[in-house]
Amino acid sequence: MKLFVYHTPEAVPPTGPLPDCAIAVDVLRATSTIATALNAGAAGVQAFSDLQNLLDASESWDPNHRIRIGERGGKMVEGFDLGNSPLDCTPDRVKGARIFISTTNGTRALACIQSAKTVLTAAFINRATVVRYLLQQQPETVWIVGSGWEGNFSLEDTGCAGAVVEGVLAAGAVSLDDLAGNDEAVAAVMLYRSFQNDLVSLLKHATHGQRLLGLKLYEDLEYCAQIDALGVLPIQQEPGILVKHEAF
Ligand code: 3SL
Repeated sequence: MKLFVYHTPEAVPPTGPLPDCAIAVDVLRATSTIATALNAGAAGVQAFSDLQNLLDASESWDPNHRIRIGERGGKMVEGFDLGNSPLDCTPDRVKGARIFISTTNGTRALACIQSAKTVLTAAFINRATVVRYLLQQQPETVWIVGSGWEGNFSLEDTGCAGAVVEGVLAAGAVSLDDLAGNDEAVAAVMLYRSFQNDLVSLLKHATHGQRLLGLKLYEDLEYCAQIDALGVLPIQQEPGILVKHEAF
């Protein structure tokens, strides 16, 4: 298995073969929200980069069984049911519902890898299930793609990519040099190691963490900084639609 880390969707190779497994990461907050919603019993999460496409696709769904999540710049989009806070995805709200979600960067990251054979999402809160999947399935090539912020590097996404690399290394079967497919994978694991005992502080250093703190969303940061808190693995069932992997 070779793990390749890409800091942003823009850094993903535009041509050439797709990996056996691609993993989208948006710790703050899309992939934390997706994991939380599926863990709380949502029937599925359909991701859109475009808000109008989301509204069109969700129109025919029974309003009692659909939740529209829309976020831009950290705030809820007017007319949507929820913003992108994972803390809003409680079982009483999301159980049995199809979630339609569009966020500034996270859903774009998912869109850029949706043609890979297997597509997963990772956040700190479900890192362990992603690692378990990789160890069990042993895909030959894996891309871990950070969402970044509008094309720029995000500390928290690369830190989480490093947490996944570290989790695979902890199984003890391979060395970092054998596992890393690019230099970014090595840098990511070093970043994770520097903050692993204080992930809240990693999120506070991140520019998007600071943006969310400015919106008084400290509890979201604290929640998203919990490592291995949820036993849920979001996996793409068909392009753009994620469900809970039954075996995890
Ligand atoms: O950029 C994104 O996709 C977001 O998840 C941003 S936010 O954390 O909801 O503000």
